Amino acid sequence: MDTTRTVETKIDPGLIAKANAKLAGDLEHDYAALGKQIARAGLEIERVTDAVARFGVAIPSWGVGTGGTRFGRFPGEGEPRHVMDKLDDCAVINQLTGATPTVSLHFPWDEPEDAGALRARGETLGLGFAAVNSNTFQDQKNQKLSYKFGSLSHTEAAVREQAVAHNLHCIDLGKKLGANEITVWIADGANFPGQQHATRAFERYIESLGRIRDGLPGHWRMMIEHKIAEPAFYATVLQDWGSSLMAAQATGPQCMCLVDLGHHAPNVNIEMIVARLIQAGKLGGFHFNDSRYGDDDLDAGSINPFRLFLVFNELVDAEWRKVEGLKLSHMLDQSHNVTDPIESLMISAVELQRAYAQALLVDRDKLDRLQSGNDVMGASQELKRAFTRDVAPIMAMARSRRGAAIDPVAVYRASGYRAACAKNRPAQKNFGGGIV
Ligand code: LRH
Ligand code: MN
Repeated sequence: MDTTRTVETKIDPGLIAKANAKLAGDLEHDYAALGKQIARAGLEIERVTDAVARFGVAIPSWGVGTGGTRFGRFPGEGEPRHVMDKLDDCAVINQLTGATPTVSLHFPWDEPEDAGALRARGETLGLGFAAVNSNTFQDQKNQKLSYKFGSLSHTEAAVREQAVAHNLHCIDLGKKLGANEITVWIADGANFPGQQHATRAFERYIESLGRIRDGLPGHWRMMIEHKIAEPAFYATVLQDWGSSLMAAQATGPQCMCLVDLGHHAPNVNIEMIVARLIQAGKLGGFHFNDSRYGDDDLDAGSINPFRLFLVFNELVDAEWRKVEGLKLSHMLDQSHNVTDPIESLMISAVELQRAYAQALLVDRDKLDRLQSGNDVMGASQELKRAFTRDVAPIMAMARSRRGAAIDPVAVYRASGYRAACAKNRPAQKNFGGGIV
């Protein structure tokens, strides 16, 4: 992306500057106080603030429209009508948080008439394109063969061929957009014992992945996303991290495992899965969200912030152990059914910054000593101390230094952006691209 060009701003920069000026004094005070606290623990606040300022997470294009469930969807005001509206909304989130410089598109929901024009619009708004997502879990109008009984693992070669071709098409679009990753989640599975041969279905899936891999440019990565259930409720072809690791290892170095936090049974120790995939050299990235029961797609850090912290604790620990080749793609994957999606996505990006900052405040040498000495309470308290540290001044300082808003939601509400969208975007019957 050409960083010299001036970026078109959706929110008046003056409004951000004025709001920040009001908060700057308190922020300086709180930041200095936190800096002293952290220094007493032998850590440097500036090192953490710089790392948080460099942290970026991709916004799911399907997340800026109001989501819903099978029981209904209650559209909000000024819904994005198409991918260009979605980019505008993503630009607002990035301008106010400074933490979301890329957008993850989903095809065909975001199928562009002109990929070049879409890329140029992204650049104008200061946005790049993260992993593209294929969709072989819905049948599109005038699609020849149905995915009712699966896609990449379907018993019929022609259906697998159609699904592979769709993924190659997504890679093509991604190349035109300057992306270098594709995320492949499939809904393939069974609702009845006996309906599907577990091993043969998995073999067909891996064979299809190989065909997609063969279409990847050399520097691209393919992320495969496991999920325990839904829409299949007896068996899912890529059901868990073990299946994902087997498939990624069978498919080769360009195939990596993506962890969607909501794709596990309740109470599964996800941070342990993260540690294993890092050890296997196969952790490629995340779909961050939160959940309590199933794939609830709730806002990251809204239900179980300690679990989010423990995931980031594994990532920072790997950095500290200088694990080679760890290159992670962070993305949000949420459904905003009752909030303004822009507010939810801004706050979720900030919650990721919070978990990262807290994980950076763990004294790893000390923790290592406590763990080696089996000082159970000492070790667990060292983690708790970092998790309970109020790092809000660090995230606010990181935002203000990037010219973003110290209080993104307050500036967003003061901007009247949503009301303007309500006026400029006449409400639509069918919503252009989302889960429901
Ligand atoms: C599947 C999933 C996948 C996306 C979809 C929108 O549950 O997490 O990542 O393709 O949501
Ligand atoms: Mn996901």
